[in-house]
Amino acid sequence: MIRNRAISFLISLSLLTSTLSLLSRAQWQSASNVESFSHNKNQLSVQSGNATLHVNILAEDLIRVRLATNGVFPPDMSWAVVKKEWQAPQVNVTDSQKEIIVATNELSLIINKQPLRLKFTDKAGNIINEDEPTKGMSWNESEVRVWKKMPLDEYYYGFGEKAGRFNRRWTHISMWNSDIPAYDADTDPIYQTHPFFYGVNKGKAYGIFFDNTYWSSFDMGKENRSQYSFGAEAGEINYYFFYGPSPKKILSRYTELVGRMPLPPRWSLGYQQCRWSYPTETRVREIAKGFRDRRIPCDVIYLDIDYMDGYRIFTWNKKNFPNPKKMIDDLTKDGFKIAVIVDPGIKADTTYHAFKSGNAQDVFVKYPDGKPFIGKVWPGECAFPDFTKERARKWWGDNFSTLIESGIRGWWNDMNEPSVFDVPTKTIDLDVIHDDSGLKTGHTKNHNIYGMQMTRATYDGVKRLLPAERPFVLTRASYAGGHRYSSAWTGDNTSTWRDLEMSVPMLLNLSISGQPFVGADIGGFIGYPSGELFARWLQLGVFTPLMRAHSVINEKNKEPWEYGDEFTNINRETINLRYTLLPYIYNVMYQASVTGMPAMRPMMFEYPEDGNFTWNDEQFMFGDDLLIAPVLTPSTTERNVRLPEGFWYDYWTGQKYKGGNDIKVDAPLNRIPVFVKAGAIIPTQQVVQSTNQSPIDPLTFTVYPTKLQSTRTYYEDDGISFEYEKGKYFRRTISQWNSSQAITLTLSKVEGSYTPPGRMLAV
Ligand code: MIG
Repeated sequence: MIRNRAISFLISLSLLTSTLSLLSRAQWQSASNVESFSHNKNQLSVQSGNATLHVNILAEDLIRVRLATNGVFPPDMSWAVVKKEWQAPQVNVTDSQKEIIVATNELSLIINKQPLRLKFTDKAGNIINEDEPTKGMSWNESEVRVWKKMPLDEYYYGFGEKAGRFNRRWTHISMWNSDIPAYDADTDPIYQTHPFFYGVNKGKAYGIFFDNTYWSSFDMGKENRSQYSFGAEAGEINYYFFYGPSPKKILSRYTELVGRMPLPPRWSLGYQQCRWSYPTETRVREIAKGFRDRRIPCDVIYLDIDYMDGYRIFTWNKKNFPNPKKMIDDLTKDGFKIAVIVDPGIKADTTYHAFKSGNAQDVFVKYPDGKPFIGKVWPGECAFPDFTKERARKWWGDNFSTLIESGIRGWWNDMNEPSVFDVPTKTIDLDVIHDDSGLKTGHTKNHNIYGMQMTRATYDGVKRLLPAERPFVLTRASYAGGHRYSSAWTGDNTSTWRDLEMSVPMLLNLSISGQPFVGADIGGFIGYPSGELFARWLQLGVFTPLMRAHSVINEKNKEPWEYGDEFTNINRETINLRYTLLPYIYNVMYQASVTGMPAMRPMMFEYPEDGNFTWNDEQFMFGDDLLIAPVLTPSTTERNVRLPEGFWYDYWTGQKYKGGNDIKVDAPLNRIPVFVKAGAIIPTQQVVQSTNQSPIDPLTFTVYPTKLQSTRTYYEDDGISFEYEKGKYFRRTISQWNSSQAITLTLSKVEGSYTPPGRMLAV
C-alpha cells in the first residue's frame, strides 16, 4: 500500500510541480472527543476514541506531542534525538469540563476536550499556535497529518536545504531525499530532510520538529490560505513544540535535543578546490603547484570518482595514481590535505574485497525474501550497505584504513540519498528491508536517514582509526541531526547568477535548521561561469563556512586563475581575505559547536523584532559581528544594504554608519560589502598559504568602538585534535571601555591549558 502510494507520488513529482490535494485523497478522520486522561510527573496520557495522545513536558519551553491513532505506540526511537532524559520542569495541570491546561513557567498547552485539539499559549495567555478546529490531528490509514491555523502575519523559515526563497509562507514543501542535478527554485524535494521549522509572528517565534522519517510534506498555506499542515505517508504524529520567543532560544533548545556540530579541524575552514575530476597524480600536483606558484592560498584538493579502480570504493586506479602515499606525503608537506569522494554503492564483483567482506558480514540491504538488492550506479551493478545496522557501519568505517594510511584526510559522501540509476523511483526499491536498529523495516522508513547514517559510519570509523584528529566529512544527503557527523553542500547547482542568488537563502535556512557547516559549489557545478560570476561567487564563499569550488566533468577549467590576470588578482585577494579572517571564522565555528548558533544567520534570525527583515535574504550576519551584503547580480558596482539599529562600520573604509536605515554602498568588482557591528573586537591574522603555516603572526585585534563598553571572547586550540575536550584550549575575554578621552582594553585571565605558539599581538 505504502509502496504504491510512494511510487505514484514520486512519479507525479517528476511530472508536475503542483501540489497534491491532501483532503480529496480519501477518508481522513480527526481526533474525536477526550474521554479520559492520566497524569504522571511530566507526562500526560489522553484517551480519545481509539487514539492515545502522549504529551511530554521536557523543559519550560519544550513540549513533545505524540499520537498513536490506534492506541498502540511503536517503539520510541529516533535517529535525530540525542537527549532523551530531561529534568522535568515544574508542571501544573488543571482539568475542567472544557479543557485540560498543562502549564510551565513559560508555556501553556491547552487541550480542548470536545473535540481533542491543541493550543499553545505564552504565560500571559497569548495564543502562540493552535490546531485548525475542524481537522487538528488527523489520519487516513497509515497517513498522518496535523493541521494548524495560519495567522495572517505569521512567516515560516527553516526546513533545512530547500531551493527557492528564504520565507516559506505560501509554499508547499516535501521531504524525500532526492538526487536532482540542476535543481531550480521550484524543485522540491532535493537532497536533505530537516522536518524542522520556525513560525515567526511580529518578532515572536515558536518551532516545530516533526520527527518522522517517512516521506513527509509541509503545506505552509499553499492549499488553503488560512491553514498550514504537516504530515507523513506513515509513521507517527510525533512533534516537538518549542517556544522562544527568540529564534535563537529555539535553535539552542533544538540543538540540545538533536546535538551540535563537533568542532571541525581548522584546515577544513581553509579554501578547498574540487572538480570532477583531477584524474591523475600529474594533474593533482599541477593544481597544487598552481596555487603555490601564484600565491593563492589553499588547504584542500579533492579527488572525485576517477581516483578509484573502476569506481570501486576504497581502491586506487594504479595507473593514474601509481603511488598515492608518496603523492599525498609530498602534498601534505606543501600544506595540502587530500579529500576523496566515497559513494555507498559497492560494485557487485566477487573479486572485489569490499563486496566479499560485505557479503561475508551480511551488511547489504535485501528484499523480504532474502535476495540482495542490486542497483546500478557509477561502478555498474552494486549492493548497498545497510547503514542502519551497527555491524554494517562498523564494517564501512573499518574499510577506510588503507585510504587513511595513504594520507587521505577528507571524506566526501556523495550519492547517499541514495541515488540509484536504474530503478524507477531512482533509489533503493521501497520494499527492501533495513535493519533499522533491529526493527527490520522497509526502505520507506529508512530512505531519509540513509545518507545521515552513512556519514555517521564514516565519521565514527575515521575517528576510531585516527583518534588524534577531528574527522572532516562532507555530505550531500542528510536528516535532522546529521550535523553531528558531517558538513553539507547543496549538491549540483548551475553556473548562473540565479543559483548564486538562491544559494544564500538555501544556506541560511539550512544553517538555522541545526547545520552550521555549509556551502554551495562556488562557481556553480554545471555550466561555465563568467570571470565576473566566479569572482562574485568566491567573494560570497569567504562567508560560507565551507568554501569549496567545484566543477562538473567535461567543462573548461574553473580554478581561480582561469579567468585572466585581472580576475586572478581579484580572486587571490578574495581568498586572502578568507585567510586573514580565519581566527574570527574559527571562533564563529567554535561558538556554533558550543551553542548551536550557526555562522550564517538570516537577518530575521538575528534581529527578529526588526520588521524589515521578514523577507530579506540578500544580506546576512556571519557570526555575531559581521554583516555580509554579497553582490548577486551582474554588472553591479553598488547595492542597497539595510542596517539594523545601532552603529556599524564599513569593514573596508572604516566609515561609521547609524543603523535603522537603508544605505547604498560601493561594491566594486574586487570587493564584497561587509559591515562590522559597533562593539566588535575582530581577530585577524596575516595571509598564509595554508592553515598549517604557523605561527599566525601577528594576531591582530581590531576594536570597533561602541558607547560605553563591550566584551568578546577569543578562543584558540591546536586546531586538529580532541585535546580541547580535556581542557587544552586558550580562552580569554577582551573588553573595551570607552570614555571621551580613550578606549581602554582589559583582558580576562586565560582559561584552559593550551599555550598558543609565540607571536606578536597587535591592536
Ligand atoms: O552522478 O562524482 O553532486 O559533486 O562531482 C554524479 C561525480 C555524481 C554528484 C555530485 C558531484 C560529483 C559527481 N556526483
